Amino acid sequence: MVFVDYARLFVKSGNGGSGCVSFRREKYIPRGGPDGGDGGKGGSVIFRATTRLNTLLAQRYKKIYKAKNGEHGKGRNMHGKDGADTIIEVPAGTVIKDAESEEMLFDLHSEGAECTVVRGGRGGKGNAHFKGPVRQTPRFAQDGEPGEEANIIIELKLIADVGLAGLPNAGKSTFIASVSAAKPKIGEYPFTTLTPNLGVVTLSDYRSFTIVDIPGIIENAHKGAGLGLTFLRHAERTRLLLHLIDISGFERVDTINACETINNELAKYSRELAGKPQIIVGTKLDIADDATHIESLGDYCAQKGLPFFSVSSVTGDGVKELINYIYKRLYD
Ligand SMILES: Nc1nc2c(ncn2[C@@H]2O[C@H](COP(=O)(O)OP(=O)(O)OP(=O)(O)O)[C@@H](O)[C@H]2O)c(=O)[nH]1
Ligand SMILES: [Mg+2]
Repeated sequence: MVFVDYARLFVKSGNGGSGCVSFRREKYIPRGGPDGGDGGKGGSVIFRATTRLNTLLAQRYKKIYKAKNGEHGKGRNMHGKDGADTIIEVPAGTVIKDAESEEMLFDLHSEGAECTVVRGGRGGKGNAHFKGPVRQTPRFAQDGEPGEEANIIIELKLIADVGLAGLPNAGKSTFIASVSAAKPKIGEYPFTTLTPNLGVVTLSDYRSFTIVDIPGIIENAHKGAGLGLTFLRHAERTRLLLHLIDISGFERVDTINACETINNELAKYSRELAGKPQIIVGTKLDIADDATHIESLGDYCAQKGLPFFSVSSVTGDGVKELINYIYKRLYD
């Protein structure tokens, strides 16, 4: 599956049809009155959220969406047909922004949520409407209202309870694979993960929460280094961040430096994200022969008031305790 989480679109609603100017003409009815019908309403462009989709791939290819115009009114009081709406299905979690101001217009958070981004124009009234006691033969009708148009940005922000953050190779994907049914690619090279993955963690008694694995972040990601920071949009709606740090000593990761690098980058992305509750998780406990890495990171966390766990996704050491703690933090 190709994962797309951003698109710029042009949308236009239908014009309203114009009202009609017409007079009744029939044999034996010498002066039939005005009988011009109303124009139909223009169609609207509507976005609808569905959980069946999880990518904005369709919008990579189709970027212009127009709804149909309303038909003009006709004689004999016949109204024009309304223009059909254009309905676009997008994954739940999609937000719609104004392309210029980047202001958020709509948030399609859950299944079935809908929004009308541009509304169809009203149909004009036919001349039959304008007949009055003095004005018996109105020779005019109303024009239809024009449709609206807009340039918009649509962004998918996955919805999960917990987000994973960390340097490349920290063991994020291995962790999500060990606690959920997700099967992300795992590799001993950086940037194995190129797109976010969702996993559902089920505790013993059907309690569960969702977790999102995000591509690794490196120093200066905010300037575009590595994969940049754009994937962090999928951590924006989480309630808790798991910040994974390799404590094995194998890769010569300076654990405190790693922790600060990631937190600096998170802060560069958004203050809100950096301010989310965080749990620091030391990974690869099974191959951590030198305890100094764990100790120094543990001390650092204690100093900062951050909860600290160490786990091995390979042997499962410490994983259960961490999962129970996360659940408690989310729901107690
Ligand atoms: N021994 C051991 N190796 C681990 C553990 N967790 C991850 N690894 C190894 O570390 C390497 C990186 O793991 P990934 O899960 O791909 O790391 P990631 O954080 O998802 O990396 P990116 O997707 O590149 O950001 C792989 O070779 C894993 O097999 C662990 O608990 N123990
Ligand atoms: Mg990964």
